[in-house]
Amino acid sequence: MRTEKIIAGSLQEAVEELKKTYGDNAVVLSSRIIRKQRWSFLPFFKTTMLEITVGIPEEEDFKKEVENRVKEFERAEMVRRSAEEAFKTLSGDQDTSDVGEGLSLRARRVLSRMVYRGVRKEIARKILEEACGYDIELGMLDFKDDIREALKDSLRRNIVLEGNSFQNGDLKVIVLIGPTGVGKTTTIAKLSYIFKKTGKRVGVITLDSYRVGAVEQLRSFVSVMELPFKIAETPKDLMKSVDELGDRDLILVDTAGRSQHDRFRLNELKVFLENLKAGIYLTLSANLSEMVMYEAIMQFGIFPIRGLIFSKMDETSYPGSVINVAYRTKLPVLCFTTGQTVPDDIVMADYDYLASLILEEDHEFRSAGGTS
Ligand SMILES: Nc1nc2c(ncn2[C@@H]2O[C@H](COP(=O)(O)OP(=O)(O)O)[C@@H](O)[C@H]2O)c(=O)[nH]1
Ligand SMILES: [Mg+2]
Repeated sequence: MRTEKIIAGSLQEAVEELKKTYGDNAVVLSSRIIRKQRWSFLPFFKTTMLEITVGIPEEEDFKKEVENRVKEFERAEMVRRSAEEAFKTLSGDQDTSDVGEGLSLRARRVLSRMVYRGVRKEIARKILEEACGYDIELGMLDFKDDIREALKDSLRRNIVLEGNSFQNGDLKVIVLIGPTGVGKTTTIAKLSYIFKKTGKRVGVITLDSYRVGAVEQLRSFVSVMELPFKIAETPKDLMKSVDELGDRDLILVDTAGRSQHDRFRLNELKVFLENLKAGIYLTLSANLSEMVMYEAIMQFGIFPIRGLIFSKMDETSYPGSVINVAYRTKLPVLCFTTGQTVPDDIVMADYDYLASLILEEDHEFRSAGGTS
């Protein structure tokens, strides 16, 4: 691009001149006010004028610009295509002809759907076999009755969900642990709302006092619900806070996120929880890969994990990994969270929801009362 200066009486005059001389391509780069002699017959009369610097694109510039655009587009297209290829290769692994043998057409269809959603083939086969009975006429395994009901029955036998049966009994304290950012604090807020609604006297304690804003995030919600809220900075504090909340039926404890790779911080949390009689729930985000979930379960295994919470169900199209993990570990699942809205976006874990993850066409896994 080359630049040129033009002098004009006004901006409008300058733009007109610009168009006349250079067409539509020139651009105004800068302007400044100057004093200049305007008429030669009045040599001492100076007037205010505008000096405008314009940029005139050269043919070469234009060519380069077009070339760059094309390159950019090609690169984007290449990235898209390699993702598509990888996606196809991975879904090639989802071919179910090898595990669909002996199943009726509709059972096979559900099997494919499960596998497509990320359920491991052998787990999908096992769940389906138990949802089916041998149909003499077909000579194949087929659903005993209604597909959804049959599936729920089988899921009930293979996966433990305690959303509806949750009874804290003599366990007064529930602690949420898990990696950073999975949604522990948000889930504590949602759970405290649900338990309060079911008539429990709830209290909330947070151990996450050093991250900026972490305390306020929870405190503001808890105070709206008029629930007692305490911050514990030491293990002694925690014991004291639990004591002070002695009149509560249920105390929910929020912890700071810990990377499962940070042994030091994990052990620090262990010291906090060592002498506390509590149900410890590991929160995992549904959008983590299954490998990472198992890794987290291993590393957080230094705690006696009582159950699991799966968050961010709305952020995955492949909820099968959640089913695999629950199936393999046999840990009871307390709840699923389905969005950022507090307190609505949560579902206490039940078999109807789990069946929906497999059967429903779209990925609207939101709770019935969800607003977002
Ligand atoms: N999409 C989605 N976002 C969530 C969900 N639960 C929490 N979040 C968001 O995840 C982020 C981290 O949540 P937070 O509760 O602070 O996580 P923590 O570090 O484990 O306490 C926030 O932006 C939340 O709004 C969920 O179920 N779905
Ligand atoms: Mg938090």
